[in-house]
Amino acid sequence: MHLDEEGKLSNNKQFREYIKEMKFKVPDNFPTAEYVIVLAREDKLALVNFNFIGKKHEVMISPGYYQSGLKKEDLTNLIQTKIIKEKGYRVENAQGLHLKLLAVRSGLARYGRNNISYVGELGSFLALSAYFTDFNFENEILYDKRMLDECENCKICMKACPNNCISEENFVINVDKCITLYNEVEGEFPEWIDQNKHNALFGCMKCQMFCPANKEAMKNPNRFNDITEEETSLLINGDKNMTLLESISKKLHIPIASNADYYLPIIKRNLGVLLR
Ligand code: B12
Repeated sequence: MHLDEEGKLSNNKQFREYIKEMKFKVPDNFPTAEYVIVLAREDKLALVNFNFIGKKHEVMISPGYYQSGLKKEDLTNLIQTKIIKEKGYRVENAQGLHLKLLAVRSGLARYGRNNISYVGELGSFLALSAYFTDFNFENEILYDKRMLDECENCKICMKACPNNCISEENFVINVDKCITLYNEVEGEFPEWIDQNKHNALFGCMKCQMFCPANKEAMKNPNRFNDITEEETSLLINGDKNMTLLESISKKLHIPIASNADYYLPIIKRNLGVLLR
């Protein structure tokens, strides 16, 4: 990869794990695939109150970390009926593609200076997905990598990033320092992360929430039902009370109860630093 040769991609193990299988190639099980369709769907910021020791703590859940309620088939059906509109073509969810790059080069999105992609009024509050199809759109236009015009003279995200991951020298963020890399997976936080810099139950909102291109998107977050004292204590202690976990899962739209061994330690750690 060109950026790799220039030394612009981090060698962080976790990051390399995420991108190691990524390749733009026709899949072996779909050799007749002709086109890739890339979709951006709105994915809002969510806010939820955790009641804890007599106080309400409002906590952000970044887009991408809770379930939207959409099923995989909803999107493939949408592609069949609204985009392809003709019968007899295959549409298969595509894994292992660099989705932002795809969205930007297809003309759907543009990069923000924060290295994530933006689509009109959705701002960056969106989820990307891609699909191979054997339908021929007879469209060969590919755009260059483009940044939003608004970013040209703006450095708000650079200043807001808690660990200065965004720089003018390297458009790809300094992944090693991105809080998200550590809080979306298990394990202890590295000591160099200042505990006061954590700001969301999962992910980090700092490079998006002050962004002028997200002004509209920030106005309309999802508001989830409050988490009670009893439920918060359970999460803080990492206890496995399935009845309460079911109730919390429903409120947060996160499948905590069905994946308790995975989620409980992560939420215990992340919520712990937020409610300190
Ligand atoms: C690995 C990964 C991470 C890693 C690494 C992030 C990274 N920047 O690569 C970590 C865990 C840190 C992470 C964090 C986040 N992620 Co993430 N992540 C991914 C994943 C799996 C792959 C991304 C990737 O390909 N990285 C490799 C780098 C090299 O590619 P790139 O980032 O597109 O870099 C391009 C640009 O830098 C560009 N470029 C280089 N020079 C220049 C110069 C100019 C002028 C321009 C315009 C461009 C340009 O070229 C590079 C590619 O060739 C994708 C899902 C997927 N399959 O794509 C989700 C994805 C990108 N993540 C997503 C999200 C939401 C996030 C977070 C916002 C979550 C959060 N709230 O904390 C943060 C944002 C951090 C940030 N500012 O980048 C969404 C992005 C949605 C959007 N709006 O674009 C995705 C698409 C998931 C999804 N299905 O929707 N993520």
